[in-house]
Amino acid sequence: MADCEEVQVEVEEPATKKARVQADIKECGENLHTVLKDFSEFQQTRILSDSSQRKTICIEGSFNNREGKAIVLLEKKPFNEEILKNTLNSNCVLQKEFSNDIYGFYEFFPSVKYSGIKTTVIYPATEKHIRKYQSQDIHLIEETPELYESVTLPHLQKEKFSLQWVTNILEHKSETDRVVFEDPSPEIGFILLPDLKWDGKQIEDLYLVAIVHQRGIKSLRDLNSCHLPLLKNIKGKGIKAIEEKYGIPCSQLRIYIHYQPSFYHLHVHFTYLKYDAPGIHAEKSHILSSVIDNIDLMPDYYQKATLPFVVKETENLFLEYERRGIV
Ligand code: M7G
Repeated sequence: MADCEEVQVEVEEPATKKARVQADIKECGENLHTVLKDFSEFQQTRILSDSSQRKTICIEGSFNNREGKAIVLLEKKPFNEEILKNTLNSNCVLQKEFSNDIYGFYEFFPSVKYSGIKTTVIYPATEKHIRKYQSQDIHLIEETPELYESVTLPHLQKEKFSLQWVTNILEHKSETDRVVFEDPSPEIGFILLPDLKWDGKQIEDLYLVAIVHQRGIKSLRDLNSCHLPLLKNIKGKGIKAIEEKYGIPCSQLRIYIHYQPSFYHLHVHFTYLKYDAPGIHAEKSHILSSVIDNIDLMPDYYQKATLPFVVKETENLFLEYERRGIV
């Protein structure tokens, strides 16, 4: 079967490879991702988190001849029909462990093409990235508008992740070939594209993100009636674009905003309803329809409401709340 062809993996002599990787690093200067072809230069320091349920592992380490820390996040992919069609056949290896009556236990090795592991590499990773990916105790904070003004806002003005990746998308400098839909309007426009967490290959874990063109809307807290046209536009056009491209109706989509987000530039998450995507629980997700409805009912709802959010115990924001005796 043509579909089942093995992917040819070129094998390079170790010495040649090392020289080539180091020459690449020298030539390409700072950006690791322009040269990274394998993990031969990666030195593992420790496991940050490990979830057998999600089938993910997050490793902290460094790259030879490069300053600073790196994070590698590995995630096994879900099955889908294409994989099944192309793996359950004679091109793959099936090793018997044991059998008992009608029950047989095997280890199955699909071909290279169908055994890929989704991999995210963050380099250079800041201490804030490391805390984000590290498993640790979490706490729920009931953030009143006063606490937002006096604790959260000053903290996030002092310490936040860079939004460079967002700017690159909005200015069509990165991920241009991944864009699913763009409305270029500076007031109500946005770019819809697959989230970093989705490889775009199977709808079972469909995850897209709509990033607004308008700058300066940090989070849910900032939203008021001026933003209703923007929110309604994202909902309507996002749903239409996903239905056209992936054939998923809006009744099978979960459309929501995180609070607190990791990145303080307004964006909306679109995930497949059957997929238990990370961050979909009540303590973090606000369904877009309810956000629109709340603002319709009360224009300054999100400036007046107490908004609960989850924070990790080692995050400086938690320490700030703890220092003030609030948690
Ligand atoms: P969030 O609610 O700010 O944070 O969502 P969290 O869900 O990580 O807690 C930001 C979303 O943007 C997340 O779903 C990320 O996976 C996604 N994302 C982050 N980065 C750095 C990128 C990127 O470079 N490209 C794309 N396409 N998505 C990203």
